[in-house]
Parts: sequence; structure tokens; C-alpha cells
Amino acid sequence: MALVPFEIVREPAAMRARAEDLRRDGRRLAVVPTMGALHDGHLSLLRAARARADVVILTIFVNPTQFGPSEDLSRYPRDEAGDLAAARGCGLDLAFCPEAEDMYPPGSQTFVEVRALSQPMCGEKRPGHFTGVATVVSKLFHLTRPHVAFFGQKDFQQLRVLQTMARERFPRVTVVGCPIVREPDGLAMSSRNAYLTSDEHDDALALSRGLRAAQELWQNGERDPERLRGEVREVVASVPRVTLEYVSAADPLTLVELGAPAQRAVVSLAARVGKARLIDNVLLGMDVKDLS
Ligand code: PAJ
Repeated sequence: MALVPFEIVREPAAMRARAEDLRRDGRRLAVVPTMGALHDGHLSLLRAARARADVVILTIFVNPTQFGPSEDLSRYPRDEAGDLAAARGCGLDLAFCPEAEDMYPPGSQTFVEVRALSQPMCGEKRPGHFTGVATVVSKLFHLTRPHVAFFGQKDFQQLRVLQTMARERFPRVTVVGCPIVREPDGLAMSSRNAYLTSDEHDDALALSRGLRAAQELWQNGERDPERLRGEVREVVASVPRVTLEYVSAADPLTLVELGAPAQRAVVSLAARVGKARLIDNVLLGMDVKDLS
């Protein structure tokens, strides 16, 4: 039995007031921030939240400040009714679905920047992206007042940026990283997979295949970061319609590229397939739940 009746909140001030009330009643609050177009990856976060809190809050907000001028903000998939139905099946208690003008009143000029972690990898290709992410999640934390927040390993750099922001600015919020949920064929689930034709979907399997090959090398004792990167590049290069943006083998805590063998690594990539920009990664020598 749910502790509170399901509700949808749209006004930021009403969200903050509701969260304060729930806290005063002694409830433990979990938040799962999303941009909607929910798939099983998002639902896995909701289930993890359900297991660790009294009240599960889902936020659905396509955050304009994390999209570059030539990116897919206007065509990002949206399906609020479908999202709410799927999320309620996972025990959602409250959905916060604000409007952009309410999250960013005209003239807004205060942003949150997590410096070093936002620079490499996707940060190089998407200038300002992680500042947009850190800014909106900071606003969402202020409004939903969570005890615990859930993010996916799928967006590994984002997870590290947000864990660092939380440690420095919201030390009482526990940020939990959850494993990547994949399609049965290996493709990491993503709202942007909706942009792929079925041929492109098949091409995109090269990404998870490349990462699996690197993981197998690691399991066989390979620790040379350049060999791990090379393996991924080679597998992905066998599918000409996949354009790699980068392959990285970095320290999972600092995201600094490894220059020498290490005891743990995150091997990540970004690639373009058709109209989609896809990312994926594999964590080697450690588990996502051990990051904080
Ligand atoms: P979005 O892409 O909707 O993802 C919301 C959350 O779901 C993120 O924490 C993401 O890592 C997680 N997720 C996505 N695909 C996943 C998969 N296959 N397996 C496990 N988790 C997965 O990430 C964002 O939105 C935004 O940047 C946000 C944090 C909401 C800020 O706007």
C-alpha cells in the first residue's frame, strides 16, 4: 500500500512545499530525475528508489540548458501520459513535471559548474552540457529535498559530475549509481534509440560489442589502457556507418585518461549512428555501486 496518494506537481513552489511536508511527516524521499521517454533503464532506477525510500519522486523535464544550439531539444521524444503509466507500475508516488519558464525564469543567469569532471570526453564535444545538467539537478534537489537520488551508469560522466556536486553542495543527499540496462542484443537502452532505423540499430550493436571485447581483454589480464582503447576502435571500425566521436579509458573517479596500466578503469565511447548520438561504457575493476 502506498503511503501517499499519487500526485502530479507542476509548480516548483508547490513541489518544494510538498517535499517539506513529507519530510516533516518523517518520510524518506527518493528522487529519480529524467527527461521522460521512459524505458526499462529509467524504470530500473525507480525500482531501486522504491526499495530505499518511503516516497518515490520522478522528475520529467527536458532541460533546455543541457542541449547545444544544434542538438535535438525540439525533437526530443515526449510522452508524459505513457511515462506516468509506466512509472506508476513501478510504485511511483509523485511526479514533478515543471515548465521550462518556471525552472528558468526569464533573465536567469546563475549556473552550477563542476569544473574538471565536465571537461573531458563528452564535455569536449558538448561545451556547456554538464553545466546545464549540474544546474538543473541542483534546482531539482532544492525543490524535491531528497534523502537519496538515483542516476544511471549509462551516463557515467554525468554520474561522476553529479556525485561530486552532491558531495560539495548537498552533502546530505546520497547519490546512488545504478547499472546499465541493455536490450537483449546488448544495445544500451536510451531514449535516443528511438531515432534509429532497424538497420542503424543493428549497426549500433558494434558499440556494446567493442566494449565487451575490451572487457574480455581486461578479464584475461590486459591492463594497458591503449590496448583497451584500440580494441574498442577496431571492433567499431568494422561497421563503417558508425562514426566514433571518442574512445576513452580513464580513471573512474577523476575521468583523467589513463597513461599507464591501472587497477580500475572506465572505458567509454560516444558515436554517431544515423541521426542519433549514442554513448556507452564499461566499468572495469570496480562496481558502480561502490562509487559515491
Ligand atoms: P535521461 O537521459 O532521461 O536519463 C535519466 C536517468 O536514467 C539518468 O540517470 C540516466 O543515466 C539513466 N539511464 C538512462 N539510460 C539508462 C540505462 N540504459 N540503464 C540505466 N540507467 C539509464 O540523464 C538525463 O536524463 C538528464 O541529463 C538529467 C539527469 C535528468 C538532467 O536533466
